[in-house]
Amino acid sequence: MGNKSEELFEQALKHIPGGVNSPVRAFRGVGGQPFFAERAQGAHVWDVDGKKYIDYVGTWGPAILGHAPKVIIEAVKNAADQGASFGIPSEPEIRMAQLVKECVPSVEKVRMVNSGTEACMSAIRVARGFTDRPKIIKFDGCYHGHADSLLVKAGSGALTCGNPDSGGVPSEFTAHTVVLPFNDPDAVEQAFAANKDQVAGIILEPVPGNAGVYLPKAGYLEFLREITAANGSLLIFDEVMTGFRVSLAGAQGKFGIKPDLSCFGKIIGGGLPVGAFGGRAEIMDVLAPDGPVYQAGTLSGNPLAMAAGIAALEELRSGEVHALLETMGARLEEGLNAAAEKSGLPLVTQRAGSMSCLFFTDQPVHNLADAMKADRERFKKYFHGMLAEGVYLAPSAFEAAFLSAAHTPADIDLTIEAAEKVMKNL
Ligand code: KE4
Repeated sequence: MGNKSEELFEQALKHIPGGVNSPVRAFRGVGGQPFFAERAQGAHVWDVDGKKYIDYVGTWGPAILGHAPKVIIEAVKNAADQGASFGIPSEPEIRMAQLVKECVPSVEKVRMVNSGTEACMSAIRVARGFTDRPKIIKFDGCYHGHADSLLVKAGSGALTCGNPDSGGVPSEFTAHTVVLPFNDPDAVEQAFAANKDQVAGIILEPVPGNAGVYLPKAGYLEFLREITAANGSLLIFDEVMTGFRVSLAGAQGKFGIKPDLSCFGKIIGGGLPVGAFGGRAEIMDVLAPDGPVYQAGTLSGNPLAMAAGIAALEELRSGEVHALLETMGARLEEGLNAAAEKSGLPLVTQRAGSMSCLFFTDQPVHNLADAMKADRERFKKYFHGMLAEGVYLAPSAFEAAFLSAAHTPADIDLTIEAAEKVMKNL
């Protein structure tokens, strides 16, 4: 790591727990110390020591158009001239809601919040309030933010840092959370039988991206749609990562499933703090001020965040971004597989459009247990080797890589060349 990053990290450790404002950034999953970002533009980030990286983290998903696209920066600057925050209804909030509804037809009403965590936490409260039932089913390795009742066998940073069942959460707070393996219909059927008329809903990442990436087996999402409807439970798609990413209508659009509620974040903020949850109007109408389920937020619908999100969604709606991302994603995947082949390395790559991951294993990965069998020591070496070559990947084997519309074929080719060089020494 460069000298300035080392100095800054030393300072940060004095003032911020672990020196970071979110655990996964601390490089604990790969060893070493994080670099400090100086600036980001397009497909690249520069560290404080002037080193340039091709960025596949994309601030963990929001930067689908690349970093600091002109349309977003201009929109935020113009909005800032009108004021940073009102805490009063404003027209951009209507526009944002309309855009979400136009892109995701299952959403009839939507409420803005400030993070994916808030979106998932609130959606679960709405599901419990609407059904008057206590139990929620989630899947191990899926991450839905850090609300107490969801920090059970959670993925992402919780898994990376070895605390998928977090400290500080009394067992009573997770007593109504049923955790099952993903892609296992029998386990879901048994859970419904064991919790008759108790299950408010199932929440899942329709394409889990917080334990690496794994895909729903054929018919699995349809099965979840049917069994929740048959039991009077709600199907909640956590599309914080997949929303507006794997298609304009997220995973529900890609797989043709209509959930009852959906959670969003990341991309809809255009890089600013935004989350949202929405779905059938009759369900969303349980929310205060009309209904008995309380949920609130000082900065929800913040005008700067709305301006950034509106600019991002309007850009995504207007162009062929998703078709381009599919082409680029396939090119990168093919190149990485070829690189592994040349080095005789066991490699499984898994991808949904522009979100993907690689597992150093020769077995398919359908759930967390499979993901845990992959060679994490080899991933650590790969991560640092690629970093040295100027390619920044997520500093954890339990994350996804994200392509943006700003990545060029040259960036992909440079990445593949770097991978060929690094894989030779793994
Ligand atoms: P936030 O509260 O971090 O905005 O969103 C939580 C969340 C909810 N649902 C899904 C599917 C998510 O992926 C996330 C957050 N993703 C992680 C990265 N995989 C955020 C990065 C971090 O925690 O620093």
